[in-house]
Amino acid sequence: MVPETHATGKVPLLRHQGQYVRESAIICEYLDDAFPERPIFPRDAQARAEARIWISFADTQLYARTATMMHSSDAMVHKRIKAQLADDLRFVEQHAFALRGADERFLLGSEFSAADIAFYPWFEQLCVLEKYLGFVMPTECERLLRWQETVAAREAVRTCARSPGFYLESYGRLLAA
Ligand SMILES: N[C@@H](CCC(=O)N[C@@H](CS)C(=O)NCC(=O)O)C(=O)O
Repeated sequence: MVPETHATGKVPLLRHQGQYVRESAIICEYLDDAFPERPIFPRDAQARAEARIWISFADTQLYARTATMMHSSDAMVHKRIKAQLADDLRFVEQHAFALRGADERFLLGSEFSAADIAFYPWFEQLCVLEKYLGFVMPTECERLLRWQETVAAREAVRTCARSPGFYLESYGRLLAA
C-alpha cells in the first residue's frame, strides 16, 4: 500500500527498504546516495552541476511541455508545443553533443549519468508523439539520435524497456478516453 504522503498518483515511485521516494530527479539523487558503489552522478562538482541542469531541463521543458500537449485537444496548443519541443531537442544537440568529441556519446561526455537517465524515457515514448500528434524529430539532431540508440542498447535499459507497440496501445486508449 502506497502511503498517503506519496499518494500523488504519479509514477515513477521507488520503494526501497520499506520507504517510498517519488519524483524522478529525486529518485536519481536517492539512488546515487543509497548505492555509492554504483554512482550515476559524476564526482566533479562542475559536472554534477551540469548533470542537474540537464535534469532540470528535461523536467521543466521536455516532460512538462509534453504533458501539457497530451492533456490538450487544442490543435493550436499542439502546434505550438511541437515547435517548442523541436527547439528543445535542437538545444540539447547544440549545447551538449555539438560541444563533445565524436567518441563522447553521452550527455555529459564519455560517462553515462543521471542526465542520460532523465532524458531517455521521453525518447523511448517518442513513437507516441510521432504517430498520434505528428511530431517530427528535427533532422539536425543526428547525435541525439545516435545517443538514443546507444542508451537503448544498454543492458539495464533493455531489461525494463517497453516496445513501441506497448506505448502506442496504452496512449491510444488514454487519448481516446
Ligand atoms: N515530475 C514528476 C512527474 C511525474 C508524472 O507526471 N508522471 C506521469 C507519467 S510520466 C503520471 O504518473 N501521470 C499520471 C497522472 O498525472 O495522473 C517526475 O518526474 O516524477
